[in-house]
Amino acid sequence: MVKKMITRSLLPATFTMGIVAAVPMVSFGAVVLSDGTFNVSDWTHSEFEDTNNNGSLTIAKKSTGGNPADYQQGIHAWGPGTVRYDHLYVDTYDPATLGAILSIDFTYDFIVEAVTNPSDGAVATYFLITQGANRWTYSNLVNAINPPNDPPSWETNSASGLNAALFSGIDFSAAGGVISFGYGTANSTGQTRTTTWGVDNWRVTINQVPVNGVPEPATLALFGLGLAGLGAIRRKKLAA
Ligand SMILES: [Ca+2]
Ligand SMILES: [Ca+2]
Repeated sequence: MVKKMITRSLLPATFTMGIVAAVPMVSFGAVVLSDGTFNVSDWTHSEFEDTNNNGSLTIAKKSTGGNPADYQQGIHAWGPGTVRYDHLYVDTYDPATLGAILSIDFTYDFIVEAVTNPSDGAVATYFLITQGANRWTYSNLVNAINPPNDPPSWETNSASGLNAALFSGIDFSAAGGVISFGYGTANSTGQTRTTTWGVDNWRVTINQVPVNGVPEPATLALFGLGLAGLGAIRRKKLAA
C-alpha cells in the first residue's frame, strides 16, 4: 500500500507588493512503503547466490510469533557453501511520476529462530534496493543465536538519510527508472545446515526533493531586500 504522507508546505507570508504571486510555493513530502502482515503475494523472492548449487529457500506467512502477530518466515537449507536471497516488496517508487528522491530511510525487525547442525550459527540481513537490473545493499545486521545463552530475539536493522551517493550508479532523479525495495538474507558455512529466520515491521520512507523550488537569486533581487531575506530563511529550512 502506498501512503502519501508528511506533506508540508512553506507558504510565503502575505505582502502588500503586487508581485507576491510570483513567489512559488515550496512543498515536499515523503512516500512510505510498509508491511507488518506479509501476505505471500506482496513479496517476491529470488536466489542471488548459491555457490555450490545446494541451497533452497522456503517462505511462509506466519500469523503468530511476529513482533507482533503476523510476520514473514524464511528457511534456508544449504551447505557447504554460501547462499544469498533477495526479497522485494510488491510496491515500487517511480521517480518519473512521483518525483526525485532526496534520501531514503528504512527499518525492519529480524530474528533467527533456529539453526540446525550444529544448533547455533548466524544469518546476515541487509536492506536491498534495485533499479532496473542493478541491485545495492546497505547495512548488515548479523543475527546470531547460540542457545541457550543467546535465545532468539527480534533485532532492528535501520538507517536514515541514505542519499544516492551511497548507492553508486543509482539514479534518484526524475529521469531514473522504477525503484524496488526489500531486504536480503545470507548464510555461509562449511556444513550442511538449515536456518529459520523471520522479518516484521518492514518500512521504507522515500523523502522527496522539494518541488517548485525556491526563487533564483536573480528573481529575488527584483523583489527587494525584504523578500531576499525571506528566501534565505526558506533555504535554511530546506537544508535543515
Ligand atoms: Ca539453489
Ligand atoms: Ca507483524
